[in-house]
Order: sequence, then C-alpha cells, then structure tokens
Amino acid sequence: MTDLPMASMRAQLHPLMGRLAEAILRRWRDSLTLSAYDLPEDLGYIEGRLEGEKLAIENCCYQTPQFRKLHLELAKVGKSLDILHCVMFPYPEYGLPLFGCDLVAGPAGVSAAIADLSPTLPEGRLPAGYRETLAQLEPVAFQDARELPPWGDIFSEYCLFIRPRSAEEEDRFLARAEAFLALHCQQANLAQPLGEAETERHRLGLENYCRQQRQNDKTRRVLEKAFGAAWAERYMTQALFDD
Ligand code: BLA
Repeated sequence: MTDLPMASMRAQLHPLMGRLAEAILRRWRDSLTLSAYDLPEDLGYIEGRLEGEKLAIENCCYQTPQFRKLHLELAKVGKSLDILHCVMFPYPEYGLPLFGCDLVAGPAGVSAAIADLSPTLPEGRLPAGYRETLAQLEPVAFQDARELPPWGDIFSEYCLFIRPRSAEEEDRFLARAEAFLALHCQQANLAQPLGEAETERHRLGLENYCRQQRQNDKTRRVLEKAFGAAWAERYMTQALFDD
C-alpha cells in the first residue's frame, strides 16, 4: 500500500512487521481523526551504527482528539535486527487504556511479539466496554509463551508475549493485535471526558506505564550501543516514553 506512510521501511522489514505496520496505519487513518504531531526535529528519521551495522529508525506520529500521541516506529539494524514499536498515548481525561505492541525479529525470525491493551488504573482493571469484548474473544494458544520481566506488571491479563513458531501463529498474533486495535479505536470514539479526580487517577497510571517501560534494558542496550548512553536516555524519555 503506497498511500500509507513508511512504505519503503515496511517493505524492508520482516513480513509480519510490514503487515502489522500496515494494519496499524490503515486502522488509524480509517477510524480516527488524525492531525500532525511534530517530533523533535532530529528524531523523525535517524541513522546510527551498531557493531558495524547500519541502524535506521523511522518514526510516524499523529495526534487526535482522544490521543495526545500515536507513535509507530520501525527500525532496522543491518541484516540482523528488525523492530516494530507502537504506542497509543491517550489524554488522561478519557480514561482510556494504552495500546502497545513491540515486535523484534532476527535472522531466525520473530523472537518477541508483544501486544496489549494496558490499564491506566492502579488496580489494573480495563474499562467495562473493553472487558466485555475481550472476555468474548476466543482464547488463543501459542507454543512458546514467554515470561514477562518484572517491570511488565503494567500489562493486562490479555497481554500476548510470545515467540511465534509458525506462519499460523504469526497470523493468529496479527489477528489478535488487530482486534485490540479495532476495539480501542471504537472505544476511543465513544469516550466522554471524566471529572478532575478520575482524570488525575488516569494521569498517574499513564506516568507509571512510561516509568516502567523506561526500565526495559533490552531496548536501552540496543539504543546505547548504536548512539551512546546520553542519546539513548533522551530517546527513551522524549521519544518513546515521554510523560
Ligand atoms: C523486548 N525490545 C525487546 C528486545 C529488544 C527490544 C532487542 C529483546 C527481544 C527478545 O528478547 O527476543 C528492542 N524495542 C527494542 C528497541 C525499540 C523497541 C530498540 O521498541 C526501539 C524503539 N517494548 C515496547 C513496547 C512494549 C515493549 C511498546 O517498546 C509493549 C507494549 C515490550 N519489549 C517489550 C517486552 C520485551 C521486549 C515486554 C521483553 C523484555 C524482556 O524479556 O526482558
């Protein structure tokens, strides 16, 4: 699809990433009211070097009435590592959860596929409109379910964290991530602003999500090796998980 952004990067990445990136961009375009979001000047397209290999990062961001930032990032490290990263950050006023996903692939295929609708309330409960739909989804099983790190307590009971073992498992992961995304856009379009106290609770939940994600040493290590510690810190706090 050439009418969607990031066409060249999408074509270069692992096919599951290209498909998921296209699904995300299409869903955003078709279901939400997008406006431009300006990233810091030097963070739109970035090139560096990681262990002698070229690292390229491309970012695509929007904002909408319900979301302060929709962020899709595609990254390629030479021939050895492909990354898709996506987070939809709502304004706290709407009480919405966070949609997030991360795909990491090497020469042996996708090693990590994560997708979730993550709660922004301290008790970890998703809003009723989400719970009703999610409870009705067919349970999905994967051969290789992976264990979340300690900072992963931000994710919901519906979080998928797997290593897909076959084309069928890749399809199943993609279908579930698309179902999360469709539900999320539908719920966002129905959301009404909350009062001050409720908004504040969601604001704290959003901050906690970002704080926990910034503890992901695997992400930090890749960025540090390519760009240095100071740059990695700035990228993680200002581009990936700013709050
Ligand atoms: C894991 N993230 C990883 C891994 C790498 C990255 C290399 C290890 C893969 C593996 O263990 O097989 C790297 N991810 C990146 C980089 C970026 C990135 C460099 O996004 C740059 C943008 N991470 C997220 C989001 C989620 C997320 C939005 O950015 C979830 C919604 C989750 N990534 C996540 C988790 C792990 C991971 C839970 C596993 C961490 C672990 O096992 O310790």
